[in-house]
Amino acid sequence: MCRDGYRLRGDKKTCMDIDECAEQTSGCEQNCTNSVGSFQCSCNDGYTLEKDNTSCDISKRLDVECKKLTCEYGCREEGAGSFVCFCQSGYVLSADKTTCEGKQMQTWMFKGVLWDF
Ligand SMILES: [Ca+2]
Repeated sequence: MCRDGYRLRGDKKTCMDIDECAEQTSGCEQNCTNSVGSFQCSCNDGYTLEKDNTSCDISKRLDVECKKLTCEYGCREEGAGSFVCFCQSGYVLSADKTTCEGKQMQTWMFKGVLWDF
């Protein structure tokens, strides 16, 4: 038997390091560095590693990036490192990408019933 972080080689006698990063068992949210007998998670610039040592906290980054955007309603991350404004439900983002406007209602007549989309 091998210690945690190691597994038995094909020869059934010696132990080898498990590459948790390559096998994607590390649970790291962003970056993973394999080490002998263990591994270490790390986060992209602007994020901080949380207490669980796997998750990355975006709140600091979100604060900074969202202040730049001056969204009317809210701001969130979309994809890695890009930030966008969003609107409360029933509203859509205007062409300026920061303010919100009422959703255009499209009304359809279908089988004698009015449908709002
Ligand atoms: Ca390892």
